[in-house]
Amino acid sequence: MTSVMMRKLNGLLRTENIGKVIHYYDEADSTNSVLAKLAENGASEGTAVIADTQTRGRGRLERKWISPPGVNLYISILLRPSMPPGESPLLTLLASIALVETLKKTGVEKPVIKWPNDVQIGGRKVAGVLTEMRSKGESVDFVILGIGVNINMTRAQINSEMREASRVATSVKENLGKDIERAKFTADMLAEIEIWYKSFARRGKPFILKEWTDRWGGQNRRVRVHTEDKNTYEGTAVGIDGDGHLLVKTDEENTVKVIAGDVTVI
Ligand code: BT5
Repeated sequence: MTSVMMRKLNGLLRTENIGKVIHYYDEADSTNSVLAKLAENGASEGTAVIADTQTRGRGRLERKWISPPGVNLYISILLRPSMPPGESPLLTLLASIALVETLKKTGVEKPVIKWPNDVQIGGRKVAGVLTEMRSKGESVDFVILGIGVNINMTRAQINSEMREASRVATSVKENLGKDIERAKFTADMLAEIEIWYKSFARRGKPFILKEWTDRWGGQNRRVRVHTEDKNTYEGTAVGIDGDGHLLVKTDEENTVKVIAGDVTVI
């Protein structure tokens, strides 16, 4: 996103709250880290940080998010929901739903969610969500929704930038065969986030869980679970529980709750 695009984005934005204040950087270490500092200093809900490139873009579990300049979207959005800290994973689900809807609106035919935080096209990752939460006593102080979307990266660029991840990554451009206006995509995505955030406040957790499941690509699929302590096991993905944890039925017919880790459909 360049400063010209930021002006375009300001013109396109129709949200009440989400993205009403946007801090733009040509380069940041990580938009999540920049926004965390603003949040600690009292920034209001809906404040966002966008960078054209990140030098230390982060995934989950200390992984790296590849963030070349000029092509993609790297954005963090500040939320201050009144909810218990344990429910904050629901906001990752909400962001994934909003991403699927934005991709559909952009013309992508079958974007699906991969538990817990990826959005894929044709089995390849086009976007990832990194939700970070700070609590204050029994309640949430703030949540940062960090979203990275590969918008205009070409296949050649994906191959050269991503090495081993390149086989499982894609971009909107690779899928649609044309350049996508980043400002428009961002405006549409912020609008979707606002819509789903309001629906969540009004209709609650069961609504989000159902809408997420409808867009999830793993229901009843055979999966391999890679746990955080580097074990693996297989089973059938049956759904998510009320806290957003994945439920996998193993071959011994036990239902296991996956709290962190990675799950691949096999
Ligand atoms: C994620 O982590 O998918 C969360 C990514 C969140 C990135 C945004 S960008 C704005 C904000 N600021 C930040 O610093 N972060 C957020 P995870 O599920 O752990 O996936 C990380 C893995 O995806 C890596 O280990 C690679 O295998 C792969 N990967 C890295 N960069 C990628 C990219 N650009 N596109 C697709 N896959 C990528």
